[in-house]
Amino acid sequence: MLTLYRNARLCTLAGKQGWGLIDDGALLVRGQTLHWVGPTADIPTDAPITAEHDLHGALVTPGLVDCHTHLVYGGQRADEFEQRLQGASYEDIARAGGGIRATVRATRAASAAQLFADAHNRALTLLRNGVTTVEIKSGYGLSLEHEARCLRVARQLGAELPLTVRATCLSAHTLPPEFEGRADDYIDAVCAWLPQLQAEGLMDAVDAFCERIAFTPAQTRRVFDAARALGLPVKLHAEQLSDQGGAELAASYGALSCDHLEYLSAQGIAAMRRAGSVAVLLPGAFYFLRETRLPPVAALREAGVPMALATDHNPGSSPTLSPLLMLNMACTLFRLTPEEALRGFTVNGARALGLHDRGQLVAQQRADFVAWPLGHPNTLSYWLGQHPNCRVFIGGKEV
Ligand code: DI6
Ligand code: FE
Repeated sequence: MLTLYRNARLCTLAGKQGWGLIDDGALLVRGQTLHWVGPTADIPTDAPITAEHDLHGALVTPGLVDCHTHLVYGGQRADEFEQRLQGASYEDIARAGGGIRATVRATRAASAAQLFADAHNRALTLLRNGVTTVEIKSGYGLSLEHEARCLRVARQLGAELPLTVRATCLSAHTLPPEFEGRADDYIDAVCAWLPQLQAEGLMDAVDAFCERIAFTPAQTRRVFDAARALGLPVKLHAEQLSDQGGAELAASYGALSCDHLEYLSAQGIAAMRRAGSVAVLLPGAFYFLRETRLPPVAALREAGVPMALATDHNPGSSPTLSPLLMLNMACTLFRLTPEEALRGFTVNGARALGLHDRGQLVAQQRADFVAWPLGHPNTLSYWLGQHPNCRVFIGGKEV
């Protein structure tokens, strides 16, 4: 039982570099998997094809993987955006009780149904923009009850929507007000929640925010020890606003990824390379916070550290749901090539989630792909924030 998709311009991203273009290409899908990918002229003649679809010359790429989002939250923070435009810094606002804490208040006050409805809309928007796998972090609940509620919303989205959802526990995002002055006690609490969240099957990975306005390397280490005891992989919000040595710390735990990385040092890069950690670059947050310090892209490239890209969707530092805008910003702001940007939002995004079954159009990978009304894959990072009008296929089915 094979389904043939023909008349496509394939951008397979096969191998380690190059677009992997096949001008007159076809895909054979068996169940949820790509069975064969190649030029139309080479379609195996003995294949038992039971259905056939014409893609009318569309450009077909692997489905997009948004490997870093904070999709579940209440409220929004447009007022803080205005304050920052008038000169207040992101850190000033956080220290005054705004920032992440403002969203924690709004998230705790929202009903579970409202949290789900809002996150569902956001996930659907990502899907319509070509995303077939999304990671969703907690981190706006900051109590066992509210963190569990947000992670359950992520699990429910995965159950109700066709896209793959990976849930990450980011309880160590910032200090909640009830623990003011007692950061170590809060970290004790987080370490005690993890086994309970794990018992309910609510997490695929554990993340933390290692920063002056969040948690120290020593506190991050304790969260990672608790994750490791449960066999969970770790990731880290590292070196976003200052160099805390977070990337080296995360790499010493074999982190799947280190994310943001504007202040990443040469030692951090070397440690990530040795550990095989992915560098997740987040141009939306860089842009929205009007950062000037660039992540060390040339050095990461030189070291061969895989670079991924994501929306970092959240209400404080990256209120965007446009993966294509992120591709553009990665090129204009961070100087990635259009090909590096697309690899960042596909195969390297998948690696940042520990997923090796997607991100390239090659046989045996998942049949997650997107048909774009475009001629060449470099146009994906060219049109600036335009709605892509794409057709999305997940597990071999159009959604
Ligand atoms: N860094 C970020 O950019 C987001 N979280 C983090 O640790 C921002 C979260 C927020 O401002 O609400
Ligand atoms: Fe983030």
